[in-house]
Amino acid sequence: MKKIWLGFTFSFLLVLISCGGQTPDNGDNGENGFVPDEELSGNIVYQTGFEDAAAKNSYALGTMDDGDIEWELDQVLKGNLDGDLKTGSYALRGRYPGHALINESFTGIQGIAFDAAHANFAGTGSGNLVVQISVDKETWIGVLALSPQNQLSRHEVILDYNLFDFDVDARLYVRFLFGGGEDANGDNTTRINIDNVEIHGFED
Ligand SMILES: [Ca+2]
Repeated sequence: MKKIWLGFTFSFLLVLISCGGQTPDNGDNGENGFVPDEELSGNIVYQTGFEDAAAKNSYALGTMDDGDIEWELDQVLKGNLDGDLKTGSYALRGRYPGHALINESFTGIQGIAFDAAHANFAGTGSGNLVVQISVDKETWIGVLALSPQNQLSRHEVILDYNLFDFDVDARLYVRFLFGGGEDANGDNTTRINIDNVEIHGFED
């Protein structure tokens, strides 16, 4: 009898938790019933199509300024060749084992959206792309993984703060990790384009 009662009580608590609002009050890892929104908000706190960003012409580790925002690019350059799949004139082009880090933290990130594609260069693979977040740029959490296709397509992820050890007010860094592989000669074989990156905040 006690077990049944406990079961009822637990079920009731779950219902209470799942009835939490769509937007966080103060966000404590689900303790307040955080439920991720179903769609990205209209509150875009940062966006870039890389059209006005500074040049970054080599794969070597370096930085690229995009207005007030600095990107750290390793095995990633700002590409504008015909083989770069993009809108406008520029997109990032990355290869394994690289990363593109937005070297600025944002508080209250609701979600991230971007275009990605397997760049159109002969003899290259699509590899895979992982979107990661971090509070300290040391410990990274993957929130989306994909294998880019041969055309530019839109991807988005809405963060579920129930899964994290920090709340919705945490300042977070975002980076894209370029996975893939090497050929028999140890050469990088993957090329991925990224364009039209958006970071969305919660609605005010
Ligand atoms: Ca672009």
